[in-house]
Amino acid sequence: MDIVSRLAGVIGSENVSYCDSELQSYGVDRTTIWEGNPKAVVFPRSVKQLQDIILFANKYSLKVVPSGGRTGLCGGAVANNSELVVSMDKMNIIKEINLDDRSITAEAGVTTQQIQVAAAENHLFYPVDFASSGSSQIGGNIATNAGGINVIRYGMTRNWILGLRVVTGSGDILNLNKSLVKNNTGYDFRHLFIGSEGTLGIIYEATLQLTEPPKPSTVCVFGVEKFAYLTEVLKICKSMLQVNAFEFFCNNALSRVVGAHQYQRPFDTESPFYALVELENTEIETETVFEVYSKCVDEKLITDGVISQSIDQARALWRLREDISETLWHFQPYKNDISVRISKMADFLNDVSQLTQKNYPDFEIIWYGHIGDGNIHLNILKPKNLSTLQFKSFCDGVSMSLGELISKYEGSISAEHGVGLLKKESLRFSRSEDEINLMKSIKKIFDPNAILNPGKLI
Ligand code: 2HG
Ligand code: ZN
Repeated sequence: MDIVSRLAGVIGSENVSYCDSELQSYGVDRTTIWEGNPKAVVFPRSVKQLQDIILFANKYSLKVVPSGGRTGLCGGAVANNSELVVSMDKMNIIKEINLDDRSITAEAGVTTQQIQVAAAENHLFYPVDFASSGSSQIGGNIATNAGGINVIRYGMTRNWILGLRVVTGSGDILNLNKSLVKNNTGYDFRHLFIGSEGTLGIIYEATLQLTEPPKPSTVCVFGVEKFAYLTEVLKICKSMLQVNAFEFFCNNALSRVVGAHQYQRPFDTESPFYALVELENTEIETETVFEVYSKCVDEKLITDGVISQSIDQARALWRLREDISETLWHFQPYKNDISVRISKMADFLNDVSQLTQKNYPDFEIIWYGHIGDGNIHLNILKPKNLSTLQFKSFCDGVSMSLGELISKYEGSISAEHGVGLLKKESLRFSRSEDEINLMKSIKKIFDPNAILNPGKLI
């Protein structure tokens, strides 16, 4: 009997798929570099089945790729080497909303948006948000410590995890932190699993902290002439108002999004860069938004701007930023997701800009990201005359120089997307050899037979 039929005997053939189209789609995430080639895809429906799969994989030396919504951008969920994909699609129940604790407990396959909607229905708020919230799953969000557009105000996914239930690589079931707010009882394994990219265990359930919904907000888009002015505008906004988001994009990004979706430009004046700022309103602060605008104009930091006058207009302005990644998708961009401390941002951007001009003189470069968090997404578009592999290997080469620069600034080679397959070679620019060796030792404890997510992260 072949190994997959044997596995079907353990968890039921209705929970195993090896049809070609599913193998291909479950074998990849949103990277366009690798092709999926898993042995089979399994869909556990209970923790018992999940544990049986892991025990089976250990017994028969099967490699396992944990799989959520596959919206990742670093190849963290790619199965291109006859692995077994363990999809959490069928563990998708919201188990409890606890109004006293202001928490929600959900299985890993629940989408981010389902969490947000359930919270809102109970007059609460789950603040982690990004363009792929409709398809990304909460287990994957936690495994990659997802960031998004509200980090400046609310922090990353890590800040919202009260408890986790996991099956480790050796098949043990752990209930981590038991959803306690205070629990000083030694090493907090919950935080090891957050951002571990499925290399230590599979998260099957999580309890998330919810909070008060924010007050209504105003969204502004400002035209900015120079990188350095973006951080000046940020300082002014932060000094006068509650900033929920501070994003930026370049004119190429705007033109691509406007062209692809027939959106309106925010205003007629073209600028090299645009800042999108979301400010939380109170009655007094509505006037302050206009003061911020005037101050930035007076100091010649912005050339033009628009301040939303309705919820619809605020949403339309957000689309200009949120739709960039999906719009660029068709151009097979090489992605960089880099960060430094805000205080170093202006100098860093200057140096990165010089580096890209030198190395990519003929490539279209798209700059955008979460400038308020010190995080930029530098996307290089693939010229038509280069094959995917030629393009990737050229950009990988430039990534080494970029890595040196990031290392000099003590920044991160992956601010919010994770490491996966894509950024593994660059990890050494952000983490020391000692740290990487410690990560390897930790992996051996939780996954002694190295069955989980082979080749990812370390
Ligand atoms: C965003 O900020 C996402 O839009 C995706 O993190 C970034 O695709 C990217 O490079
Ligand atoms: Zn982002």
